Amino acid sequence: MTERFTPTPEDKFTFGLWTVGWQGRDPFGDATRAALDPVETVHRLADLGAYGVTFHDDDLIPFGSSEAERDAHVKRFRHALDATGLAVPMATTNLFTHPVFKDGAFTANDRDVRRYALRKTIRNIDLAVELGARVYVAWGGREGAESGAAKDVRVALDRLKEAFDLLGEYVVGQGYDLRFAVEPKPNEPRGDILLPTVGHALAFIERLERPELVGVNPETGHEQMAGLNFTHGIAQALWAGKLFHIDLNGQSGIKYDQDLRFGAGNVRDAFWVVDLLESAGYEGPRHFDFKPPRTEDTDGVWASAAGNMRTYLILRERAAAFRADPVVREALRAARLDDLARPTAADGLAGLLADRSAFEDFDAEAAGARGMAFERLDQLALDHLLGVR
Ligand SMILES: [Mn+2]
Repeated sequence: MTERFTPTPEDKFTFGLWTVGWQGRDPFGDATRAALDPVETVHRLADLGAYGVTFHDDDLIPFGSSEAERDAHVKRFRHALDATGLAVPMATTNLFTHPVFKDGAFTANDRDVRRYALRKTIRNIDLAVELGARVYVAWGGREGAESGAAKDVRVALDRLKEAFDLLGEYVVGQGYDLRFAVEPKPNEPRGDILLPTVGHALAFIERLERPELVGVNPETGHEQMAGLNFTHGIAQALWAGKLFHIDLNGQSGIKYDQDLRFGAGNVRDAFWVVDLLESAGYEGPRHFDFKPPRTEDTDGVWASAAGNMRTYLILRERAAAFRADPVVREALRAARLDDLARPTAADGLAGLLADRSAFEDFDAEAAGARGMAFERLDQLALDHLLGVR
């Protein structure tokens, strides 16, 4: 029973250094835990069966480190990666902690802050590529405003586009095999953040010079903070060929960013997320961007980390059982999912216009009276999720 929910590197579970490394500092309280050494994190994650680890530049190399200190931090980290076989599939930049970023980074009103932010990012892109990363996440947590006149949003979007165009030019110029993933979030820490949802980000990407280099990194809690259906968001990202990375965690409805472990909060949505990722053949890492609550000591941190992976594996088994169940397959047909998969007018516009059964002879009353049988289907899903089928 236990063994089949034990993760292995083939499951491609990854964690940010900042996740298990969160010390529990929040707007109302101080740290409740000591700092974790990134080298220890690498070893502990490998022991738990993770595939990889990710980092912000400042997670690995404290802000303001000298060149020699930087080299020493990287060397220790690389040694731990070599010793454990842990991969670094993704990296990102901290453009939010230091006061210099209080008005944002790529869209700060101060031009010199914007130039600094780009250089800081480019420097970490070099390290990310050295360590084998193929995806570079961009979360613009401070790109936003609390008041109306303080930010000209159309102009700020020009600056954001300029930043991604420059970063794309850099990556192509260096010959790096690296793509960017924009991480949307509606608010927190800014009152309102630019590119607040997956949909906003997808539309933005199409305005860039190299849209093929840029996709999205949707996070469970971020979409749910906006009251949105996370599964629908990642489905549209998959449909657009833009799901370059994903941040899985838990969130209980529309409130502050909770970063609970995966499956906490809305477990029904977690079930559909796993069902979608697995059935869509998503091949990227299953990255957990969560925070072990500040109530936990170090043992609780690792229990929380392990819980993310265990829940994913349980849901993966439940979702596979749901899809394989002959009763579910019949219920899917009764709900006319096969009909949805048929093109509406394979006969073309001319065929549609000539088809009297489509309009003149169509019995709207009869069609309107047909039940869709969704409730039976959904209860079957719940039965599978709850483990009683
Ligand atoms: Mn979050």
